[in-house]
Amino acid sequence: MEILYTIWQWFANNILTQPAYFIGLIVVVGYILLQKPWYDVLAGFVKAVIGYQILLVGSSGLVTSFRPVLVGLEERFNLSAMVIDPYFGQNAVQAGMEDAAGPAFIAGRSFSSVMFLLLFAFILNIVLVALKKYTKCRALFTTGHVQVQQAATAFWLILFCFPQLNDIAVLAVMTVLLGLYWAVGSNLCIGPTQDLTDGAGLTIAHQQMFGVYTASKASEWLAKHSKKASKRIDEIELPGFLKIFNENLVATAILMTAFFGVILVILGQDFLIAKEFMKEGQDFFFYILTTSFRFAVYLSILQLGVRTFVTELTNSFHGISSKVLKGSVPGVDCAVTFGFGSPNAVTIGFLMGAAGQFLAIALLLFLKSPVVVIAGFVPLFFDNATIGVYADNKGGLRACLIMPFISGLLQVFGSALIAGWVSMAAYGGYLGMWDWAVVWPIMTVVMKYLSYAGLAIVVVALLAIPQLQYLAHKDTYFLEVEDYQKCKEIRQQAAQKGKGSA
Ligand code: ASC
Repeated sequence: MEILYTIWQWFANNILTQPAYFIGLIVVVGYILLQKPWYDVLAGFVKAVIGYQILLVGSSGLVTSFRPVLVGLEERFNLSAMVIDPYFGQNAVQAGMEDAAGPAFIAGRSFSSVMFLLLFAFILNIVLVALKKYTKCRALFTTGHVQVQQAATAFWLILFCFPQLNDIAVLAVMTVLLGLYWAVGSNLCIGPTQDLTDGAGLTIAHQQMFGVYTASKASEWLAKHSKKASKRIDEIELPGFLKIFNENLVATAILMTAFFGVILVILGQDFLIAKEFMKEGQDFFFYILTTSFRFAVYLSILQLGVRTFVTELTNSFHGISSKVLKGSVPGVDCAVTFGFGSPNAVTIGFLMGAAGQFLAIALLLFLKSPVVVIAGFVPLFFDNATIGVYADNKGGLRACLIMPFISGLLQVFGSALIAGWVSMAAYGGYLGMWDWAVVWPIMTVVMKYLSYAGLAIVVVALLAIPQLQYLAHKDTYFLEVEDYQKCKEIRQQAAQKGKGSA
């Protein structure tokens, strides 16, 4: 038993929670199943792991460069505020558990079984996919680092609803709720992701899966019901000097310089020097330029990473989806979508999300809300840029302006409400990503007021989602994964028939 535990611990620490190696392992297994020669397996592993590592250099570069800039606003204005960001959220949960005077349901508790949770949830995920004939689940969640963050917040929310649960019972409830959320959420995004990537055979497994699905559907609806179609961003030819914005690098650099330039000027040179962001004697203008341009630098790195590993993953996964888990797709980090669709949708999504968040924060301040929120970089960028990419793909520029803006509002209001209610706000952070600002708060309300009946309702509702998706498109539901081009043809024929008879 002991030895099994040690092996599992080793596997979880080095592979399951390290997406680069998890994806690498999937590539190895996939290629072996396809009976590729050993050197192709090795090359595939190397490309997948390095590609993912490049992606991580890009995404963590963005996070480490721009998170302090936003968080700086809190200190600069002496606000006592809660930062919405997965890492601040995780710290807040830890602080709550360690605070003897904290809320009774969380103070003194510890959550040491996260590795077991990941194991059980992974098994549940595989079972749900293996039984897809009945469950209609087709996606495998591979992003362990966000699972760990989500587990911390879910621990708090579940204990808030069921304070009487002992450690084993909490683990059981978490396994079911989180396991279902991961399987159902990533399954939900398969359709929009296949449409975005023209059948790359993957989906997203992250923290805004319900957000992406809702935004995609709303964008589709908007496109269908508006008199004038809105072009996709990369189809828009800008006139005159604006042409330069057609180029992603230029657009990102200029827009981010304007955005972060304003924030850095507001923070002020003295503050930046005191906080050691800037060196004494450094030129302020060039500091702003270098910092802001870095956004475009990291974004380019991130996109290079995506290009490096996605083909390997797609090709090798055929082995798994044709031999072991038939008709399944891997769920990956949301940043992977930045390599598809209109590149400028990433930047526009981010900026519109920021507009929504800042407006919501201003309203909280104006209304003297007991909980004040500071925008965190991870939800601001990774949620809203992703939503922007999907919205643009379904509904063009108009949708890309509207959906991330609404998302920004929801992130702030949803997080303020839930974190205030469950007393997490006092510890300075909340996860803040779309699903955790909208979907989990709703689940928490249902479970808090209806107790175990509420838990049952949430479980049944989650299980029902893939069933409803299946019922809506019985003819193409599985084909969407197994043969996307054929699925497209069938849909086009159906659309034409629909037009013909209208
Ligand atoms: C998150 C998180 C990150 C980023 C990253 C995006 O939610 O914790 O580090 O998003 O996964 O690529």
